[in-house]
Amino acid sequence: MNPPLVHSPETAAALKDGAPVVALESTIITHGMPWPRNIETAAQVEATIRAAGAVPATIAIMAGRIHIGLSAAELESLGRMQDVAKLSRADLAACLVRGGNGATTVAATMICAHLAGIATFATGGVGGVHRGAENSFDISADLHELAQTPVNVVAAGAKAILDLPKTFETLETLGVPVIAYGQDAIPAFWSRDSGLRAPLRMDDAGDIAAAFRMRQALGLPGGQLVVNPIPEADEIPAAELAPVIEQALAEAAARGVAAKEVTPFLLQRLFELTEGRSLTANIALVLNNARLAAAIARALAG
Ligand code: PSU
Ligand code: MN
Repeated sequence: MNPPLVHSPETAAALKDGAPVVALESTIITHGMPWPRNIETAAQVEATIRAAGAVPATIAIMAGRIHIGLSAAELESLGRMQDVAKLSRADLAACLVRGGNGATTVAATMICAHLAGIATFATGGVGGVHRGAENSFDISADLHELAQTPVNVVAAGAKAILDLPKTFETLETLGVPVIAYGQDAIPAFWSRDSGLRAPLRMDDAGDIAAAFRMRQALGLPGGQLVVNPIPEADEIPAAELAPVIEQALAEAAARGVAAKEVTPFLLQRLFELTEGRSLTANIALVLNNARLAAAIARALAG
């Protein structure tokens, strides 16, 4: 039995030719950003990747098939879908056999990208260890995916709504290389500096590609997490965000928001509480990650 993969004409041609391809997730479209900014951003991210000399492959599950690359019409229909499933490693197969629709998280996108032969993926932030995880045990499956599926994931760090020290400790335990691009600190999504020092720093996409190849030569499973700071002009300083995050977290706790609902709930409240600034910053950092991912994909293809 083969996995039910469907390629767009553009991604089929690029993969056949060995051209650089960058995977993109769909949960950021369905659960990460409000309509219509979600699909505007998705189109802008794709255009940015093409301008940087690579081919974008947005990944989503539609009618029980894994789409590698979406048409404009498919992107729009995904962006308008209500109550679309947020799929990770645990529920991907069940959605496919039911013929359902679903958005892929970082973990599910990595699985599908690897099936399609794509080794580079750009997103906003990865999931991580939630605050209070010592009681809730809420740790994103994204972290274990990074430890087992060979894809370079370019993110702006993990969101400050998470417990960042525990998130990066967990990645170290799992043997996932965390590579800060162009600076010593791990970025914190909306801000450039989390106050945590990155275990690895690289300033060149070619070095990131070479490290990925060397891990494969060594027979080490898993990918690399490349953390790319948001451009200075777009950042929201951590001190400014801290009280807003505290408020959103307190509301989530008071309402008993749990499991898969936590991340989308917090993102939506931050958007409201910052009067949209969190979304503007989110869009800027995704575009910045798309550019770096295209450079890594080109280095891997070259
Ligand atoms: N970070 C973002 N926007 C998002 C997400 C993370 O900036 O939309 C999504 C990603 O798809 C990520 C998922 O894989 O949330 C993590 O969800 P959870 O914490 O439930 O594992
Ligand atoms: Mn979770």
